[in-house]
Formats: sequence, structure tokens, C-alpha cells
Amino acid sequence: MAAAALTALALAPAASAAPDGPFSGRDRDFTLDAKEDLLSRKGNGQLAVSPHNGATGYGLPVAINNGWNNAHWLSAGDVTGDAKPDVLAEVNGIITAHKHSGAYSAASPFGTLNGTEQYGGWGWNFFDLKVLYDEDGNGLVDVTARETATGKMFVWLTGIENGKIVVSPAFEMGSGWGVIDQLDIADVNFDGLSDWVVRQGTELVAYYGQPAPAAKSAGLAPKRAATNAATPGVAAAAPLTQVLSGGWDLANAFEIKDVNLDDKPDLLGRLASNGQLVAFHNTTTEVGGETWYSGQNPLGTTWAGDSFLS
Ligand SMILES: [Ca+2]
Ligand SMILES: [Ca+2]
Ligand SMILES: [Ca+2]
Ligand SMILES: [Ca+2]
Repeated sequence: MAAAALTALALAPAASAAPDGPFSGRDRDFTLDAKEDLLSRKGNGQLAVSPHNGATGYGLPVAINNGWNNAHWLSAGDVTGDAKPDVLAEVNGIITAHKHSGAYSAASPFGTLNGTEQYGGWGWNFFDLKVLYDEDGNGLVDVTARETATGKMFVWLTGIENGKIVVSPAFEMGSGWGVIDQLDIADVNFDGLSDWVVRQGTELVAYYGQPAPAAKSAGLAPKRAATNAATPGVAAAAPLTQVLSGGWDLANAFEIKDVNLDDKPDLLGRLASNGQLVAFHNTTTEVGGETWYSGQNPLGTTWAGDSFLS
């Protein structure tokens, strides 16, 4: 009964052009079959890939590494420039990139990762809600995170120089974000600007990315403008915010992925009551407008005890 309250709004979309281009900005295709997989940490500390099943869900988890219990945060995206997802993990304020080997074999999945490199400097433990998404369109995922003490959001851009990962100084992206407790990023309305989807109280709310000022965009910079959660009010062509759903106090995990392989980023939640992972498919057709989603599509309880679903 209570679970039924976790519903994304399912409304008829406005008639307009179809979105162009695939879901981009992040790709977690570990098995290299062009279908994005689900990465998670099992209760026993194993890192596991659940390969996309080719339809609208994920197969059973395949362990690709042991001993991830001590990570305070982990996620995945390409930071090496080979378009294959690497696993980034923070331990005691240091983020280490665990590199995709370039190959995946179901027979020897522990060969999926090969080699490590430190990502940026130290002090990542002062930031929470860390999310990987390509904010400047260079093909490498960047880190967006909240400074825990201040509620300010920052973005660090990832580059490669002389074969090494380089991380830009932080760009401050706005303040007032102390009130949220879940964050993920995707261009959910297909306008080329990343959107922040957050849990604010019991609601899931989209903050649609707004174009950065031209002067700021000319150089190395995120493509989206700074946003203030407390007073959203900058001039904008796109809508600023939209409440996507109520009832998200019933979920204990949140993630954005293209679950049904239509190149539109979908919403994933996990019900605290029974561990069921549920997907809300993105049914939006209007580019740059508000976004719309299906009702719950259950994916199973396989991930009930997992952490850091990515
Ligand atoms: Ca890579
Ligand atoms: Ca980038
Ligand atoms: Ca957008
Ligand atoms: Ca989709």
C-alpha cells in the first residue's frame, strides 16, 4: 500500500519533435555490448556488474573484484579516454580510478579492471553526493559534488595530458543544496544541458540545466549555469524546476540510467520496504521542456542489499 505512493507522474507528453542523439554524458557498459550495465557493491564487499539483459532490466550480478568494503564512495565512468567505464572509488579522501582493461570476459570477469591512477588531489571526504557526468562534453566524466559543510555544489572537469588524468580546479555551481539528500545527473530533457535530479524532502525534483553565460562558456567550463536551490530565478529558456514525483521517502536508493535502451534516461528507485528495484521509463518527447515518466516497472530484489548502485 505504502509502496504504491512512490509514483512518477505519468502524464500525456506535449506533441513536439523527438529527441535527437543517444543518452550521453556517461556510459557504464562494462561488458562492451553497447548496452549500459548496472554496477554495485555487494554486502560482502565484492564489486559486481549486472549486465543489461537486452530488454528492460539486468541479469544476475557478476563479481569483477573483491575487497571494496572500505570505499566511502564509488561510481563509474570513463576518465581515461578509451570510452570504456572506469570505476572511481574514494577511500579516506583520495579518489582512485580503477581502469577498465579494455576487455570483458564472462569466463574471467576479474580481468575487467586493470591498473589504477589517482584522480585529483586529496580532500574528497569533505564532499558528499558525488556524481559522475560529463559536464563539458569532452567525453570524460567529471565530478559534481556537494561541500558537506556549506551546501555548495562544485564541478571538477576531467582532462588527459601526456596520458595522465588531470583534474581542473573546482567550479562553484551554486549554493543552498544542503536540503537535498539524493542527487543524480543526466540530460533528461535532451537539450544538451545536464539536469540535476534531487530528492528534496519526500519529492524527486528536476533542476533543469540552464545555459552558462557565453563569456564563461568560451573557455574551460561546465556548460550549465550556476544554480541556487534556495532562490532559483535566473533568466531561462528551459523550465527551471519540476517536481517529478512524490513518495520518494519510500526509496533508499536513486539512480538515472537508460533501463529500456531507448536512449532516454530513466529513473531508478529501490523500495525500502521490500528491496524491489523499480524503473520509471522516460516518456518525454519534447526537447528542452519538462519531462514525463511511466509508472513503476519492477526489476527484482537482487540488489536489495547492495550499495552504490551506478
Ligand atoms: Ca576508461
Ligand atoms: Ca568532461
Ligand atoms: Ca537538460
Ligand atoms: Ca530509457
